[in-house]
Amino acid sequence: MPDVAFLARAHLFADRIAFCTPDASHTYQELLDRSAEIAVELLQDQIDLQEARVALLVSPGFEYTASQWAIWRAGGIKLPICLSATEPEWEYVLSDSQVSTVIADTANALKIAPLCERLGVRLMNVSDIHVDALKDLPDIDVNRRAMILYTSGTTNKPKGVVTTHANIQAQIESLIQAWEWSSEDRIPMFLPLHHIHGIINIIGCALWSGAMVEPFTRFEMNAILKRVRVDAYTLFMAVPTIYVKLIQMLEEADDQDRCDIVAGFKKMRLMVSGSAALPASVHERWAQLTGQKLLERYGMTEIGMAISNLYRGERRPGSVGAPLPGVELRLKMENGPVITGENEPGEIQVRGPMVFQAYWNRSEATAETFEDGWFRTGDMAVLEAGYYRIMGRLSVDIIKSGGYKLSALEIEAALLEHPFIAECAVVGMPDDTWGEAVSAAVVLQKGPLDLMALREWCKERLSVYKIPQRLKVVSELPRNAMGKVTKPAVRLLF
Ligand code: MCA
Ligand code: AMP
Repeated sequence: MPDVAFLARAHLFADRIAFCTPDASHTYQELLDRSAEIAVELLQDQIDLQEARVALLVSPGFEYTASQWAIWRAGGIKLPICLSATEPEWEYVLSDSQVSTVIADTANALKIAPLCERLGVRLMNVSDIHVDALKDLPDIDVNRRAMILYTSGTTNKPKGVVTTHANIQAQIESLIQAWEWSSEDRIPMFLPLHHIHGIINIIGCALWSGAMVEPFTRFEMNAILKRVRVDAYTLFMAVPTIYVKLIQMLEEADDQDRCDIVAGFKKMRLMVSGSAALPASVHERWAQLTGQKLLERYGMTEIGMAISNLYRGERRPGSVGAPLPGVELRLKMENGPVITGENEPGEIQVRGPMVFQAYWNRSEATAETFEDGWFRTGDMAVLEAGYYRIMGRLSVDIIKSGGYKLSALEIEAALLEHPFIAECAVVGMPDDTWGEAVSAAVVLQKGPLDLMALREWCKERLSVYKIPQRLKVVSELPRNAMGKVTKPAVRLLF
């Protein structure tokens, strides 16, 4: 019996289809076989990778997951990286985590090859991996480290969130129980696979259950809706921006089209929204259009999912529900008492087997984020009639746009490299489609600079979702008596 439970689970469903695309389908047995082959290639003459970091730059689907399992089976730590990131962003995560190997598919191998060469990192093209003989793979203890995900926060560079196999297992099992996943489930997967929404909530839970995943390289609305029309899915999980885009599409569709698509959505057993606040108006409009009450839940890279509306029970618009199975949760302000009653806001703090181990190589940042063994999320909430409502974040420097968590400080640091920009302040402004829109106020030392030119310049340095959508050129930034930029006043500039 393998130590890491996902392998044992896969054996239970060996002949079932794990991944299906219009071109091919792959069983769980094929996933096991392919991951063993890639693991052998990864190991070369070693017997255990001993937690070496292996980056994954592969499009979502069978080869991505086989590579993920291979890294784990060989004893490595998986580091999935953003497919659309810029070279400086790749360089930062590869260097910070001291990656030993990058596994890429052909298209991405071409893009990252020069960087791997410069950093002296081994590059494996997954399409070229074919081994003649398998060999014994090491036993992996569940308390070994399994994954590093880079998350933006209150520092100007993203931090690596380290989770063990046991953490991942706890995150998955909690959701399987709460949302009643089964091997009969079928789900589309169109979110990026360097964040837990896609990795844990969709693929992790599906493969744990013996369910079937249909992967898409991105949110390809027409291709996905074609499948929705023929009742291909029982489950659907997305970020609020996607529901906003789907509502726009349904409102513009002709009657017959709308009817066919709505029928597909209506038949699903569950539709989930998360990663950012779902406006109550979007919840209500989706229910009017499709009859589906979206289930909103709350989570974070460091802890997996923590709070969820009920699968069988109330789904309250504007609230995120109650703690998930296994999650201990409290509201508390720093140095204040634990809040015991309703209607009094506090910071969400979480404890339990799903909570991450540490930020990679950042012991101080790790220590600061825990209070008496509880993880401090930095999100404020209030308990109202048994359900939690998220009120916002403690830090003004964190922005959520399209479901991505962004650091204003990281974007500011990049903008300051622009030769025309002397000072800048970045804030997230409310936006109907994206949740928040990255908005930059700048003081110029040379000019002129308009939004289009700035966006073009940013493309080399920042992922597309970090690039400012709004620009305000000002003669000076608002500052307090200490000379510190006041972000609430910056927001008023827009
Ligand atoms: C893309 N564009 C944007 C943004 N992203 N504009 C403003 N803000 C953005 N955030 C622009 C592009 O520049 C492009 O402009 C146009 O929109 C289309 O870009 P594209 O990438 O093709 O957009 P899309 O495919 O429609 O993507 C929208 C998306 C995507 C599907 C919502 O952003 C996405 O997959 N988000 C999910 C991220 C996620 O998984 N987060 C979970 C983190 P132009 O046309 O001018 O070129 S995990 C997490 O948060 C936790 C723990 C949790 O609770 O789940
Ligand atoms: P990430 O670091 O990408 O894992 O994002 C986690 C953050 O997303 C949380 O700390 C929250 O600020 C936010 N978030 C996730 N789900 C929700 C939700 N349902 N409502 C409001 N904010 C959310």
